[in-house]
Amino acid sequence: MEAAVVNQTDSVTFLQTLETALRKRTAATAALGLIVANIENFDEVRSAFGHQRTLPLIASLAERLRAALGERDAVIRFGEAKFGILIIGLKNEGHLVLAANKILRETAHSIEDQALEPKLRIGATASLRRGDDPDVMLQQAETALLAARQENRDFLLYEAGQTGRLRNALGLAREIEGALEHGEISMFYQAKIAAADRRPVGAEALMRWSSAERGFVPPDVFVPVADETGQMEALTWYAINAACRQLSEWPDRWGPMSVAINATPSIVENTDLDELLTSAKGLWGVPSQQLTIEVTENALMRPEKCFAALNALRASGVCVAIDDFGTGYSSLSYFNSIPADELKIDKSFVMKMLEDDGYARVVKTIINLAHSFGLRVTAEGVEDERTADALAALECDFLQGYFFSRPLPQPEFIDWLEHYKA
Ligand code: G
Ligand code: MN
Repeated sequence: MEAAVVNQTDSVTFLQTLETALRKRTAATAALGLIVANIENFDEVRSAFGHQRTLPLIASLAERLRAALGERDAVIRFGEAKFGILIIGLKNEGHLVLAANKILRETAHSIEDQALEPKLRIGATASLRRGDDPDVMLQQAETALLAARQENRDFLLYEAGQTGRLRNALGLAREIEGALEHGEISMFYQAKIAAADRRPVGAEALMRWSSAERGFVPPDVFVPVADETGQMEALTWYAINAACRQLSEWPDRWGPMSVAINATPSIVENTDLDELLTSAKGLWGVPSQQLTIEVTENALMRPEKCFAALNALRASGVCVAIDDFGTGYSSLSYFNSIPADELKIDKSFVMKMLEDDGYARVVKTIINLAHSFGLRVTAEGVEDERTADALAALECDFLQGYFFSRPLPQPEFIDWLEHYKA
């Protein structure tokens, strides 16, 4: 089947092509796969390369798609940033998974020497029987694409039930909007302790959502949804302001305390955190030195986007900590110029360090690595005294974990600070 590769068509034309393929199918081509591949960062690509240079870029991406597929398969660009791909003569669903993976593999690094790559995300569906409706197939592939985006996956195959789950996630997104207004979101504080003398030095601020409808919603459920739906900025703004305001209410019996706020990689990349912090600092009279921003290691995977932002924070005196260190996929090559002041060792290593020598060595190595680059180290997930002692012996700087305190609401945290004995 011949199909225009680069020419942009609309979804009606694409549906017609799909319909023709469905109608023309013979025994040999009875099963069809439909893949919708979307260039997720199309706006970024276009603003980086300009309109003129974007067109040839899309053309070369389409070439690569073609090359990754069989001769009978069709690639059609429809809409601005989307490709519809028909896999003719599908053997089974596994075949579709292989095709999607091949597409992702073959289109990665499609422009040489460029830091910015068009990033594809794929939804797919299979039609193994005659009589399938092209409209329904396209809708299924698009649903799978949306679900993939929600779950932050490169590729998902349509499954019955996905529509329902998706509606649930979209419902969640709507509820997040109301959650802030209704005061259902609050900050909890977990103490951070100096390992050497066991004195509190500050706390990590952790967001909690107690929903009237759903009960307690854990952050690892609502944060990814908020991130996808553009609501993270409002939540981060809330977190920064609440933390700055509540910090000033803590007792001063342990000296000046610092507060750490978590920021997702997309917040670091797409918002002016420096500006948000500057206005909050001014509003609540908090010195920069008492503020820390925690970002996960994954943010460092795109150094061109986040290094400048993190260094701007550090230049203003805010401390930057790399969270969950050891669980990401970043490379050690950036260590020389790492835009951070602190590493936080992920609790999965700390919690097992006493019973497993391998984990103990990982912890020790991270501490030494950090120190040799002038970074301080916090161990998270300290659940007992022996672990605290072992970490102090390894010269870990700060400790955090249930042994000292769980994350607590503001009044209880104040109470904890007043009664804690070092
Ligand atoms: O990704 P980050 O490290 O910011 O996540 C902190 C999370 O870890 C919080 O949700 C907090 O409740 C949890 N946590 C903190 N201390 C401990 C601990 O000692 N043990 C366990 N199991 N979880 C902890
Ligand atoms: Mn954290």
